[in-house]
Parts: sequence; C-alpha cells; structure tokens
Amino acid sequence: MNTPADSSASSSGLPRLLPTIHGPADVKALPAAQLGQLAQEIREEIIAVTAKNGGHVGPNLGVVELTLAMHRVFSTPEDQFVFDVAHQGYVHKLLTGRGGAFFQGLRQSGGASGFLYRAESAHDSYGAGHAGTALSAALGMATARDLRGSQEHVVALCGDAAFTCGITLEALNNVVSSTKRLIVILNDNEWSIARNVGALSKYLNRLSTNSTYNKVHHDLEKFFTGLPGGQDMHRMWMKWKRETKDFIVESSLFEKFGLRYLGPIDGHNLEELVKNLEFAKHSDTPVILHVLTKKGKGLDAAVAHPEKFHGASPYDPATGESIKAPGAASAPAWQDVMGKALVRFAQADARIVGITGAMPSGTGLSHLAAECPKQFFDVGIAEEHAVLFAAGLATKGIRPVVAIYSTFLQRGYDPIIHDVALQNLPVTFCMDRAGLSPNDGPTHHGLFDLAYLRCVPNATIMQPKDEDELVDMLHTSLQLPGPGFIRYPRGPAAGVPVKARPAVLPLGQAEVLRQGSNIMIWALGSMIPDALALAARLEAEENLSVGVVNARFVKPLDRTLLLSHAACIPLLVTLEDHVLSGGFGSAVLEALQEADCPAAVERLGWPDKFVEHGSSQEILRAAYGLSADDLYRRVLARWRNRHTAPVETGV
Ligand SMILES: Cc1ncc(C[n+]2csc(CCOP(=O)(O)OP(=O)(O)O)c2C)c(N)n1
Repeated sequence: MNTPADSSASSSGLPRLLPTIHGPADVKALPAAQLGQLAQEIREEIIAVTAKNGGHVGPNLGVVELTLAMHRVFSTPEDQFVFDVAHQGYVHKLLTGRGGAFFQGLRQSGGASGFLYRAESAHDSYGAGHAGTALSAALGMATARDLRGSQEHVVALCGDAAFTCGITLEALNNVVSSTKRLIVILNDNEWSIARNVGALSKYLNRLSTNSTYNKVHHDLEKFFTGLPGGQDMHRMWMKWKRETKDFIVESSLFEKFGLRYLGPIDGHNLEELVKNLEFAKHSDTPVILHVLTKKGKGLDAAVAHPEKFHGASPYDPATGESIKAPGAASAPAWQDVMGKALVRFAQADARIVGITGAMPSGTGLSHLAAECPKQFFDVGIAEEHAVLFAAGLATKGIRPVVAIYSTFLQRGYDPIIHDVALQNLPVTFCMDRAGLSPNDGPTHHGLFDLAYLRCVPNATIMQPKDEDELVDMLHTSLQLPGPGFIRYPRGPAAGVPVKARPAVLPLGQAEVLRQGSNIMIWALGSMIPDALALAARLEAEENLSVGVVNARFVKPLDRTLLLSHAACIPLLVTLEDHVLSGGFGSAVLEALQEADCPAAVERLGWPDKFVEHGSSQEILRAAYGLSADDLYRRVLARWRNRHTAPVETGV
C-alpha cells in the first residue's frame, strides 16, 4: 500500500484526491463516496513519509477516519480542535493545507513539525507535545467563548492514555461547572506507547465491551432524541439516573461527571462518526464520544507491533524493519545501558525498584520489567504521581529509580522539591533525552533540567561522559542518603566497555582528561567529544595549550579544581547541551563569584530561546552558533579578548 508520496495516481489507479485537498472546505465538498479513497491516500502518504523520516506512525494511522469526520462536521479555524499530545495531528495537517513537500519534510528542518503549533497554522488552535493538556485547555477555550458570547465549537481529542494523567481528571472534574458546550472525543485504542495501564483503562475496556449497557443506552438515546423536546427529557432521565444511584441502569463514569456519554463508536466507520459528531455538535450539555480505533490501521507491521510503531525511526514499510542510517553508531543506546545496569543492581538488592511514567522501552526499564517484574512499576502518564510514589517508597527503605525523560520530569517538579528533596529522601532520577531532541522540537528538548534542579537543596546532579561512567553514577546515586539526578542524552552512548564492578564516584570530583595551560574547557557529559576535538584543533592550528575537564558533577561542583584552574589558567570555557541561563556554566560563574575570583569565562550552550525542530543535531547547532567551527571561532575570539569582561555567548 506504499505509494510514492508525490505520485499522481492512487494505489487504486484513480487520480489522487489528496493533492486536491487544500483546506477543510475541500474535505467538506468531497462526495461522501470518495472519502474512503481519500482515507486510503492519507494512509499511503503517512506511511511513505514516516518510513523515510520516522515519526508517530501508529497514532496517526488510527485516526484517519476520525480526523476526516471532524473536518466534515466542524469548520476550523473558526471551530477549535485541541489534540492531546498532538502527535496524532498528521491527518489534520494534511487536511489543512500542509501537504506536499511541507509534509514530506516532516520532522526535518523547514518541514512540518511532528506536533501541532499555533505558529505553524491558523488551524492549530493549541500547541502540545506533552500529554494530558487537551481537556483543560479546551475547557479554557470553551469558557472564553462563553464569556465572549461567540458560538464556535471546541473539540478536545484525547487518547485513552490521556486519562491516566491527573490533569485530565482535574479538567473532567471542572467541565460542568465551567461550560455547557464542550465536545470531548476519547480515542480509545487500548494503547499508550506500551499497553495502557491502570484501573481506568480496565474500566474503558469494560465500557466498550458491555453490550447490555451499550444497548440500553443507545436505545434510550435514540428514543429521547426522536421525540419533540427530547433533549430536555433526556436530561431529566440522566438526572434521575444519577439521583437513583444507577439503581436501574448504571451510568458511565463520564455521566457521573455530568457529560453526556456517546459510544462506543467504531472509529473507522465514517458514516457513524459523522452522525455522532453532528449529534454532539447540537448537544446543549458537554458530550464525550467514546471512539474505538485500531492503532496502526493500514500497516500490518504497525498493527502487529503497536509499541514499536507508536513513534518509529525510519523503516521498510514492506517488512516493518528499522532502517539504520549509513554510518550510524553501533553503541548501545544510553537508556538500554541504564536499564540493563538497573537489572543487575535490582537482582542483587531487592530494595531497588524502577518506576516509569508510561515509557518502559523509551527509558530502558523494559529490561527490568522482563527480568524483575515485581520491582518494576509503570504508573501511566503520571509523572507527578511517579515522583510522589517514589517518595513514599523511599520513606520505607525502598531505593526507587524514577526514569523519566528530562522534558517530562518538568511535570514532577513540585514533588521533587516538596516531597523528595525537602525530606531528603534517597530517590534516584534517571533523566533520559537530556539535551537536544532534534526531530521532536521544543516540547521535547531536555534543555532546562539543570536550571530547574540546581536550585534544589539536597540534590546531587551528575552527567556521565560514557556508559561506564553512567553505571558508576547509578551505583553512586543508589548509595546517596538523599536525591540523585543523572542526566544523559538521546541516542547511542560512547561505545566503551562497562566494567564488571561499578565504582562509587567521589562526590563532587571532576576528572581532568587533558592538561592545558592557556585554556581549560570544562565540559559536561555528551559535550566531552566536542571539547576534546576543540582542544586538539586549537592546539594544532593556534599552538595553544588547551585542557579538558569532565565535570561529572554539576552539583556539588568541584570547586577545588575549578579555583585552582582559575588561579593559573587565563581562560576557562564551559560547554553544555543545556540552556545557558541557570545551567552548568552558570554554576561555574557562581562558584567563581562566591570565591571572589575574577576569572575570564566563556560559556557555550543553548541561548535563551525555544529551539525549533530540525533534521539533526548538527543543523540545529549550526543555526545557533554551536557548530564545531562556531565553537572554535568563539573560543579563539574570546582568547584574543580575554582581558575584557565575560560576555553572554548565546546567539
Ligand atoms: C507528560 C508526558 N509524558 C509522556 C509522554 C510520552 N508520550 C507521548 S504519546 C504517549 C502515549 C499517548 O497515548 P494515547 O493518549 O492513548 O494516544 P495514542 O498514541 O494511543 O493515540 C506518551 C506516553 C508525553 N508526551 N507527555
């Protein structure tokens, strides 16, 4: 079914419809009989583009008919769609004037973003990349509409896993007290990234398969809406049902929150979808449509492997096999090194457990799930709960390791301070994807964790230069009396062997990798190879003596070594894959200032801006003055002007 993205005939041999769709008006104008062909072409396009660029294959293939139906019934940009996570927005992009070369550049520099952004299109009424925000934001938009007295429809599209987020439930609790007009679509495919977890997902499963409940509700809904004044009668029936405590017919959970429940609806049946959306459009109470979809529909490999094809790297659509970029590193991914090391530690010490927020494979905890299932917890998309749960475990002598991407740990910030750090509880945080996440863009870059953690008392913060040091850091953190944070980037580790017995690292001790007398580069973790290359080039081309320090600890910082360098080396350089504001370089400046040490320091890192998505690290670094040549030029310029005051080096 994989047709070249720009071919003029569809796989059915008919002229392609997709190139004629320039906006929602074209979707509405299409005869209903042609919608099936359009759905097929959309699937072909998504498969062709994601096979080349990678992306969220399964979630988008699952919502083709649903998104088509939304655009048949509603009119964006006047009506507002709010997509939860917004990883399932490809179909919406294709229907709102973002097809062709722009879509074929998905997740690449200058091409469509993998998520939705208000800046990308007027049809994106709300941007996202993190889960669980849609219902609250949609409720805010609906309430604003009511306050302004306008009439547009607000539709929130939430996956079943969004309901594992506390925020979604907080929003649900507020719907009826905020508005009478809100349409919530629950896209239930039974999967988060891995299979969905928790009591609510079991409940949804029961709801969608309880035939007695569904039949009674369908029949009654049909009966009431067929009568004159049926809406009012239906409302009275719902109220009576709530007040009699479901004595005769059980209400769905959503009805208890005051929403009208419609469903379950076959999410691949366009006619049924359109009919139900039309009904919801005219409802005078908030409505939830429970839509059942198949994740990955249209690509056999994606249906067979929903977890792999949730967010896939480039693949062969015929076999589903991943395609490795030529020359790609063969070293293990950082998360797998961490996950396998954790298995070793957990097997040796039953107090050690791992916690993930719905990302067992992304964080490497799938290894622990397979080897030590009793010591593994997937709490769903519930980062705040994950941190609190770990805090509770730690009060009872358990040694929890919370593995969460740097960007998603932002959700767990209050309990990090209020629960873990304030009580000095020994919880280890493994912050994956710390640093740039190029194809994903600003919602996923892990560029803020040092800034938000450095200010937290009792925190120990580390970043390893290679996988052997990562295992040492995990081992070290598991011995700490309080919280330990380890950050490491996306992608392959350095490719060094991991020793059999890990070492406990001396706290706050950096490592000199290369001596130098003119310039000393203090580099953090993933930036060490860049620092070593920079030092070698400055030495070869400028005859400068340049050293490199592997900082290892951001907190506590190795002040003794730093002050000794500041005393005798004319220029210090800091290098980090993090924003400059509040990052590692800031820690160095603070330490020097506290010691009254007037050293020249050049800080190199990301500027005070949200960095867009891009094709690669290299392209984005070049765009922000951080390419290898830029680093060389900037350090050399500063060396030549080293007697002037330090300058802010962000672009
Ligand atoms: C706060 C947060 N945690 C974790 C993630 C990673 N994540 C992206 S999509 C997803 C699962 C979404 O599942 P669901 O909402 O059911 O949508 P589906 O992909 O099944 O359509 C997760 C866990 C995220 N985006 N945001």
